[in-house]
Amino acid sequence: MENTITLKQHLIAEQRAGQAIDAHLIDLLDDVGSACKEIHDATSHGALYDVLGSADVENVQGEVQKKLDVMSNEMFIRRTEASGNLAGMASEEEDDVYSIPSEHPRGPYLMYFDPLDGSSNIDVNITVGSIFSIVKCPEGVTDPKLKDYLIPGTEQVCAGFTLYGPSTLMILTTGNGVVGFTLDPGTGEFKLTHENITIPDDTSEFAVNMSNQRFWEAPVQKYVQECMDGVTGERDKNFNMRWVASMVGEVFRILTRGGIFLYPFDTKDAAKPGKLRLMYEANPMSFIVEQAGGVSSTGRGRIMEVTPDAIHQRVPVILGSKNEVNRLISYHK
Ligand code: AHM
Ligand code: MG
Repeated sequence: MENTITLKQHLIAEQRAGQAIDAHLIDLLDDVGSACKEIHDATSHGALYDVLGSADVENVQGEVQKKLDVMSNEMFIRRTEASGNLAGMASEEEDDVYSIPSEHPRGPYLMYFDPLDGSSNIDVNITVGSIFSIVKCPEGVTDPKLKDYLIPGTEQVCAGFTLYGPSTLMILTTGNGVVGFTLDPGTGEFKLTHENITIPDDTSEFAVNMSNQRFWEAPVQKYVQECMDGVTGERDKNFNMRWVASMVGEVFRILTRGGIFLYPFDTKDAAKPGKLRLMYEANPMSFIVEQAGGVSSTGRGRIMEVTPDAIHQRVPVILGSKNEVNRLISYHK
């Protein structure tokens, strides 16, 4: 029978094969899978569960939360806080880092997550997703404070995202390549369907929010203009453009057929050097993209090497097919 290896079975097999995956990480990812199944249930029922629309509250970043942002955040926390695998967590939807309540045991990991990425797409029924990143809690720390969370992306032991699209799919790396699991609606289990995911080195597809063009720096202006010029310009080939407005959707497309995704530095708002957040969006996606053979950069350096100074810190993001990302990096030099 095909497609019978579940997420947990896959992780156990990897552990037995000598990978640095311990029982806590396996159990934690099983809990994350359960949270994602709950979010899948809520998103797929949509209006039937009365989960669409705004929650009429703002998060710390000044964004109005959707009902599903709030619910997905609760689902992530409730499913993962009690099992003794986490020392703490940080979420896009929580102002501060989240301390594990004292009635629960604490474990060796910290998790950063965006419970529902692309949530402006919920009400128009376009793919959204959950993103997560896991690191070891610093040695000797049992009650982590903000400073203990400010760990660069190079220290990630695991990163993943789950897409709630036509099918629900979890993409995962534990530092040994990238795999994907499709949620089987019949059995309710994530089953291994995508092995050894790799990004083609070349592409002729780019993804960027063109409405921000006037705020970009010169290197990005030049790169995108050359793509637009197609066969009549410098690149001598035609490009295609996509913009889903859900990073999870863009990254999965790039993992499937290549491409370059940009949310570059812009001058739209001086307080925000780019839109995407380092700890729970850019770092986990960078780990996955690099593990799939792609490149992920701010334009001036590797995203995973950025030293974090805040949980909700923003960072410019350029990621995808190696040769295109490297070309744009060279324009920054
Ligand atoms: P969110 O976490 O509030 O959903 O914001 C992140 C999303 C990304 O998924 C996507 O790449 C970007 O915001 C879209 O931004 P824009 O509104 O410029 O299209
Ligand atoms: Mg997000």
